[in-house]
Amino acid sequence: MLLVFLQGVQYLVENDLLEWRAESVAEFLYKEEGLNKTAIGNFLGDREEMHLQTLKAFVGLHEFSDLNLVQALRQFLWSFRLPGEAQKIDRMMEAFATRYCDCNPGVFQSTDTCYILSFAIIMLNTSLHNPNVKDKPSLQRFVSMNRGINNGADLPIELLTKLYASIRSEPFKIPEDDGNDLTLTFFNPDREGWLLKMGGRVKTWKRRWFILTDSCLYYFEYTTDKDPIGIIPLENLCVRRLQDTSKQYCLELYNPKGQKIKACKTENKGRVVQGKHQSYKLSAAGAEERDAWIDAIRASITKDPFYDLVSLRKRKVIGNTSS
Ligand code: 4IP
Repeated sequence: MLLVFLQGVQYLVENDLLEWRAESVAEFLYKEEGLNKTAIGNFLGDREEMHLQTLKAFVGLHEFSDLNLVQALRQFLWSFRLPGEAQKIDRMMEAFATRYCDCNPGVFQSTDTCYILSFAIIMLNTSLHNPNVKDKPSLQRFVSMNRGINNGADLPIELLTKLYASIRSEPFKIPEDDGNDLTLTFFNPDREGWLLKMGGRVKTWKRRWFILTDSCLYYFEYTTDKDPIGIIPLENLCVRRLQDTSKQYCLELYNPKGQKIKACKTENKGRVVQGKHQSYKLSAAGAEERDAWIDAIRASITKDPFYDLVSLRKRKVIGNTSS
């Protein structure tokens, strides 16, 4: 499809109907009606210099001043169809975030903040509107997912509330929709909630607040605690349902090589030590919740290229306190 599209553009250029300059091509892609929006997306996502320049000029034709981020994304995502390749999407979302910040100075501390929030909104769209995603995030979860992304600080709650409400009431409209678009398939595995956890050596059940983010499971005594009791990096682990005689709705995190799990925990006196678990046994409040945890943990373990793009930036801005 890209080839036919390129041939079409080439034909116009050869016949002096279109100038082979980024600004002219961008204007053509932006204004001409009836062009294939999937092909526009692929053209703009390419990493050759002329394409990069065209992307910049194309995004520059969008006017985002005084639009909130969801309104701007609606406009942007309607002007072409996002390609499926992570690097292409990265470039396009980067260009979008830069343009949005130029049009709306002062809304975000950095382009990265705008980029991360844009992805968080796309993920929210998936979670709220894809019928396959059972676990619909609340406004509270959306807010807590985006904690610290404004260069270490939180974004105004009114802003996040408005963006959440807008997506909940109306999903993104996708050009050439075949039900397979990124905005419906980009699944965010972040999750938090109460689970029971069995001890490593002493086999007692403890109720702990778990947060799944950046491919790690953190557990806390209270929801408001800043420091976790334990951290379990999920890399190289597997998760499965477990039948347990003492508790219902169990899941187990285990190392498929049979080795002890590498994790760390904080002892009473604040000393950080290695965990002693051969496997982690957890118990949820119901079957649906258990399965939602299993799905989220699996999605987090499976290296999703889109997810990686965002979590890298997230680490950067959260660690970057601008004060
Ligand atoms: C403790 O049992 C708790 O279950 C700990 O959980 C657990 O540590 C300990 O495992 C286990 O001995 P008691 O409180 O009944 O002594 P938590 O840290 O959540 O309080 P984990 O590693 O699960 O955090 P060992 O392996 O440290 O003994």
